[in-house]
Amino acid sequence: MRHLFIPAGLILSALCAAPVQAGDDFIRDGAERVKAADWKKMQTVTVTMTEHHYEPTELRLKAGQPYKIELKNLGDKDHYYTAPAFFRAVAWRKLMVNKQAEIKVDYVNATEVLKKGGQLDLYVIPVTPGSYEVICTIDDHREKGMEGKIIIE
Ligand SMILES: [Cu+2]
Repeated sequence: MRHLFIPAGLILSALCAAPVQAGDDFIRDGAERVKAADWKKMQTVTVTMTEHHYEPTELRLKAGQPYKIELKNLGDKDHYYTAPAFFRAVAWRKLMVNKQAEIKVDYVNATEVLKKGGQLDLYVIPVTPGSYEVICTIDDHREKGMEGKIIIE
């Protein structure tokens, strides 16, 4: 049987040429939304991560309301909070790492919070209403229960 050889560059260009699907895009006017928002009205929502669970499992957020979403890993293992569609449905102000560093971005794909007290704060304004999945992509954590839902209403 002849071996089928596909050059890596071809696969890469095929991926890059893939059409942008609804939901793949990010909030392009995020900076304007962040600037216009009243951050004194920011609400804080805390999600704790342990083996193998997010608490709460479901978040309900209001479109247009500024939030700080605190992700706290109180477990003995590292955990991901991976929600690429949700992360593209919000306007990003910043991410803050353990009150030691801030990162300004248009969007992210995944976040990992390190074990035994790691904390990552997401400063966002939900924009696109919908129901979004969040999972931990490490080993079998999802199968053991690390999945949840984020609803923007
Ligand atoms: Cu995990």
